[in-house]
Formats: sequence, C-alpha cells, structure tokens
Amino acid sequence: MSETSATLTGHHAYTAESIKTLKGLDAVRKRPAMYIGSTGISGLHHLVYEVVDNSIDEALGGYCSRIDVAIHEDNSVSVLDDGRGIPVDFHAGEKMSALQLVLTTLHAGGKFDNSSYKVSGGLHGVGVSCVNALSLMLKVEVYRDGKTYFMEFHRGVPLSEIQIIGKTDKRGTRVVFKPDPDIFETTEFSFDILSKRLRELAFLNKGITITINDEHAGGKSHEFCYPGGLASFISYLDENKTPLHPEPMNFLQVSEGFEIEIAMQYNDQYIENIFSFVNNINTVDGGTHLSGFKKGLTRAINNYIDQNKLLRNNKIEIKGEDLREGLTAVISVKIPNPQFEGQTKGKLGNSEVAGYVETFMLEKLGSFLLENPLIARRIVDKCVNSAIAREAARKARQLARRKTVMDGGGLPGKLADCSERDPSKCEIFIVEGDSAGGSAKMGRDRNFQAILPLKGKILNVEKARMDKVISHEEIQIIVQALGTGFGVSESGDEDEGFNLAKLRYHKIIIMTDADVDGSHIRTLLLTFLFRHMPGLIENGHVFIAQPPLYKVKCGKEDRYCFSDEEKDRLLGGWNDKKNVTVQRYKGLGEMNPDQLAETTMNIDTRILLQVKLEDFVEADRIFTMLMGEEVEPRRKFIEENAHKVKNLDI
Ligand code: 0RA
Repeated sequence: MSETSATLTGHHAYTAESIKTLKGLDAVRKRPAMYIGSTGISGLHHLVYEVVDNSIDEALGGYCSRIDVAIHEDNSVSVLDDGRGIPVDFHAGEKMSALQLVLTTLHAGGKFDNSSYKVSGGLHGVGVSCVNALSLMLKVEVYRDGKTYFMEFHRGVPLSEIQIIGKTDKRGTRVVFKPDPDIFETTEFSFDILSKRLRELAFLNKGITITINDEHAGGKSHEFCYPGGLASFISYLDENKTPLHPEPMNFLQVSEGFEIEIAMQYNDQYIENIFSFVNNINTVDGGTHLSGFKKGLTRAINNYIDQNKLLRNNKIEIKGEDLREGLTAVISVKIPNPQFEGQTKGKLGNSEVAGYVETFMLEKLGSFLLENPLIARRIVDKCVNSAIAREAARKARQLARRKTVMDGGGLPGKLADCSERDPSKCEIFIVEGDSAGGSAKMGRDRNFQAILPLKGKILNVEKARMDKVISHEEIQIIVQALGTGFGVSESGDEDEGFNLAKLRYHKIIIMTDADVDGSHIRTLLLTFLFRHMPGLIENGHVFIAQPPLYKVKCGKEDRYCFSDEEKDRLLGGWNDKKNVTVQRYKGLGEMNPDQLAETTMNIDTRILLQVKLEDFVEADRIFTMLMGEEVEPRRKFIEENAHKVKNLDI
C-alpha cells in the first residue's frame, strides 16, 4: 500500500496481527513496573525519557538537532524533534503501517533501522509503545516527505488508521501523551525533574538543543545546548569551586560501535566527585567503566611520578584515593550491548569495557601530563599532600577510637539516651545549645527519644580534610551517638567504616533555632551528613524539626503558628484584634519544656521535614556554594531564595 492510500479512515478490522500487538501492550498495562521501573513519580517521568531517547537516537545518528519538550496545561506532555520522523509506509508482513507498528509493538524500532546501533533507549529500553500502552491518550504527528501524518491512541488502542492531515515543509516527529491515572499514582509532571534530566542529556550529547517549557500559568522554561559537552558538564558541577588548572581535560575516542569520552578537572577541595554514564544512563553504582577509569588514572599519574622521579620521600605511598582527592570527573561510554547489573541495574557489567577505559586513560592522560608539565606538577603536589593527610587521618582515627574505648561504653557523656533498644523505634534529637537541650530533655518521651545537645557550631567539613574532620570533638560525639562509625574502612574491615546496620536511631532529627545561627548550624550538620554519611540521607533517616515561630494568645486560648502567613491568617480571623498578644519565638530555649514537647517533639502534634536526596548533582552544587570559599554565589543564592526563607532572620 502506498502512503496516499494509507489515508483510509474506515473502521478498523481486527486482524490477527492487531490482536497480537494488543496482547503485547496488555502485558505492559498489567505489569507496568516491569517495563518502566515503577508507577510512582519516577516511572511517570520515565515515560518522557522514553520518547526523548528516541529523539536522542535520531540526533546521535546525525538526523536531529533539536528537541522541544512541553508540559501542557492539562498535564499532558509533548516531545517534538526534527529527526527523520517515524516511518509511515505500509508494512506488508505485519499488515499495518510502520507508524502503528512502532507504537503498538514492544521493541519495534529496531525492525526499521538495522544500520546504526541504538545507544540510548532508556534503562529499560522499552520504546514508545510502552508509553502508548500506559497513556490515556497519545497522539503522534509525523512530518515526512512534505506531508503531516497523524494517529491517535487510547490506552494503546488506535482510534483509526494512519491519516494524512496536511502538507508540511518540516521533518520530524511530535508525540503528545497524557499518562493513564488508572496506572500511575500521580500524573503531574515536575518541571524540575524533567529539566535536570534534559540538561544532563544536553551535556552528554554535545551540540543538541533541548528545550523545556512549562505552559502552566507562571511556568518556567529552559534551553540547553552545550557545544563543550562533558567539559561544560564539569564546569557546571564545579561552578563554585576553585580549579587547579584553567580548563577541564577532555578525552574522546570514537571507534566502530564504541565511544569513550571523559572530562575531568582537579579543584582545591578534598572531595572526589565522579559521575559515570553508559549510553546516557547514569550508572549510580559504577561498574567496569568506572574501575577501568580509576586504574588508568592511577597508572598514568604513578608512571609520570616515576619517570620524573618526583617522589623524594620514599616513605610515602601514594594510593588511588590520593589521586582522586579534589577530582571532578564525568565518564561517558556508548556501547552496543550494555549489561546492567545489581538490584537497581545501576552498575555496568561488561568486563571488556574495563580494559578499554584503562588503556584509554593511560594513553590520553599520560600524553596530557607530558604536554602540560606545570599542570602535572600541581596535580602531583596535590596528590602527595593528600597521601600525607591520609596518613594523618589514620592516626587521628586511631586516637579517636582509643579515646572512645577509654570513655567506656562508647556513648558520649552528653547524650541523654532513651530506654528503647529497637533502633527502628528510636529517635535522636540533635539540639543546638545546652539550654534548648535542657528543655528538650524535660519535654521528651524518654522511652524512645534521645537528646544530644551540641555546643555551638560544628566544623565546616566542606573546607576541611579528613584528619580535621575525624579530630573534631562535636563530630566525634555525633558519630559515637549514632553508632554507625564513619568514612570508608581502609582495611575493608566491617567494624571500621560507615555501617548503616549499626545505626542506633532510625530518626535523626535536627532541632535548631529559627534564626540565622540556627539555620547555619543546621546547614553545617547537613553538610557533614551529606559528605560523610550520605547513606543516612539516602535511606530517609534524617529529619528537620519545625518549631513554631509564634505563639498567639487570645484570652485563655494559645495557638502556635509555623509561618507568617499562618499567623496573619489567624489574626485576620479574630475581629477584635484587643485581647490578643503575639509572641515571636527567637530560640527553642524560650519555650518551656511542655510547649517544646507539644509543638515540636510530640509525634502526634509535631511537623517533621524529611531530608531527601533526589538529585545528587544539584545537592553537591548547593553545598559547595553555601559552605565554600566564594562569597558572591552564596549572596546570589540567598537573594534568589530569600522569598522561600523569609521566616529566617536574614
Ligand atoms: C523507527 C525507525 C526510525 C525512526 C524512528 C523509529 C523514530 C522514532 C521516534 C520517536 C520520537 N521521535 C522519533 N524519531 C524517529 C528510522 C527512520 C528511517 O529509517 O527513516
């Protein structure tokens, strides 16, 4: 059948083929999580990535340069690209148009395009047909050969055959869909979640322009295009850090069916920040490409040190981790048949990749060091300093451990512990200052609530090396109280590094005053937990207490308000604005124990905020900025976010 005769709009005869494809999509609707990971917020957004991945594949093939994503007012999403357009010709073997086949058959894409291997295709690699199966409505327009083709589906079922609805001089595909509320727990898309992934895709695929536009009233929009690719990614990650060398290193190798790209830059801090990707998918648990990178890096720098006889002090042994201190790197490989392993499929398993990446690093970084001797010296100096500091940290750790043993029992003296021994039922309040600590001790339910008062501010770990962190008294006290230990074990001994299983309280609640100092102390504590015990945050154990800002007294009635709006609303509701007194709480210490318990600690009446780590890249950037050396970006951030924190005394 030619394209023109594909305009048939007559009723649809259910052929054996169409029944077969419907069965395929039915399987997707029956077990959606198997195809898109979950039916929660992450699975919902996966629908968009699935469509965008097809457009990215077009771009990687050199056919597409622009992708426009929109969130519409009715919460449908559209993805428009200027690729070749989904094929529309009649597929004799399957007795339907190629367009219908692509949208109704699992993994149909490959049937039309054997020449190039697909690199993206998503973590689950299921294709647009899954999106179709899980959408209440999906409409697709294909712009090809001067015509606009159209099809519409309802829960994966075509409403008619393919139609030509007009002429066009464009080329490409536009898919618009509305997720099925029968399938998803929520059907509301988040601009921020989509925006972050699209930005990441723009970094990983240099030169493609990706836009996102939220059409809701007051909605935001972004345009991402990074001709610098991974190097731009590094500059974005390290925007607020001081680099050791002006430009990120950028190494690229494209060979038949295999592509490696690595960008990296050293900064003057101590944190190792390495992100790895396979076919545009973030491998959160690393894998063979990451271990190849680490080995190649270690060999290249150690070779350079040996060849130039840069280690005078033979007692120092430089380890791999010393070469990664203050290193930000992004590793991206594109390979034909990735094997993803592990519970969350976040780890690359293909063993051959390790050797490729190691050799690649050895060659590329080796040449870079030879060609840039000044930068090489700076890097080597940093690595040597890091090895010295690691040794100091080891001694500090031993000292800290011995002290704990001498204190007896291993629990800090300041801790007012609870009597319950089952950690899942226990809470610990980390409280600012002894006076608030006193009220908290009196107000708590001692069965399951422990109180740890801290004196003053803890160390800013963003600016400190491991040896300082380990030696800091308040930090030692927190670690002892939590029971988990911290850091990575040097010997691989379970008893040494961080061990979540030993956590003594499943709720760690930071309770600070609602003023500048309080918010600073809270940020310092969160920075420490984020950098040195991220497992606590990842597993949802960290909370922030919400003490009230005001007590409003009207006659005999006391009411607590947690925001200015709440207070104003309450005052507005009382017409004789006479017997009313408003008390502004500056600190927790101003509340008596009963009040503190009722408003902030009692599980029936309090409000807790759970600290979540949804986006590591963004969290890393924010902590670096808030706690780092540079003043200007911090001032800008505070100004931009001032409306969100106007409760604080800034
Ligand atoms: C199957 C085959 C070809 C392209 C596509 C699918 C395709 C799918 C989507 C989804 C969104 N945008 C898309 N663009 C293309 C190959 C086309 C050809 O050989 O002409």
